[in-house]
Amino acid sequence: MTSRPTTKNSANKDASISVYRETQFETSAAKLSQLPTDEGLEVAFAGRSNAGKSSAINKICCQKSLARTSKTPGRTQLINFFFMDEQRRLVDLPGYGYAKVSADIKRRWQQTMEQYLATRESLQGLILLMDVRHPLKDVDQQLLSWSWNVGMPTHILLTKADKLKRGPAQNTLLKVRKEISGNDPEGLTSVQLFSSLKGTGLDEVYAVLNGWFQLNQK
Ligand SMILES: Nc1nc2c(ncn2[C@@H]2O[C@H](COP(=O)(O)OP(=O)(O)O)[C@@H](O)[C@H]2O)c(=O)[nH]1
Ligand SMILES: [Mg+2]
Repeated sequence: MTSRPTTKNSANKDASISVYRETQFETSAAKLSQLPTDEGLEVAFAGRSNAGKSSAINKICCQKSLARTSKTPGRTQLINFFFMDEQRRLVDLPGYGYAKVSADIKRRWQQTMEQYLATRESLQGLILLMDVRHPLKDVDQQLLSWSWNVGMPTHILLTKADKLKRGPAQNTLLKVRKEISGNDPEGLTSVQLFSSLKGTGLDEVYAVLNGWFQLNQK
């Protein structure tokens, strides 16, 4: 018997997803003076180099090479902006962590990123990516502390979930949830498993993004 196509993708949901499909590269910024005008709604992807930021953006936008992905960690040195529509942008932040560059350059990136985070009015929320096998490293904790201090909604993707079996992946999810819940009295932070490779957890990500982007939702 042939099965009917799933009705899970309601017309409404498809309408919001098409805005991701149509996302295009807009510009790269090496310094604050190069940022696009600070208006509309923006969501930034942050995380250590190699956490899977570019892969996640590609997957969410149903495109193969919108954001570059790399086997060499630490290559993305610029803040990359992706245009969804006149009001909405996705932002790929430079990966923090083990980039092979001088301490001086590192400091400069960090300053640019910190200033972006501290000043950007259009920033609605952060997607923080952490490899499910190495969650909550110091730099991740620092970013989370900052989020809690300034009241920035943050959604954590435990990436490369395909690298773990279901049980261990679920354990990590619960552990991370438990660890942040004590520090997050306002409930600004959420966590999920994600795999760009398998598409695991995509619906959950869209639900969060659609909320921040004020896209039609049921
Ligand atoms: N197995 C697996 N590998 C992934 C996944 N996401 C990313 N990768 C790999 O991890 C590496 C770094 O990914 P990338 O998106 O460039 O990370 P970024 O530095 O955070 O932008 C690449 O070799 C990707 O192919 C995933 O969900 N599963
Ligand atoms: Mg990248």
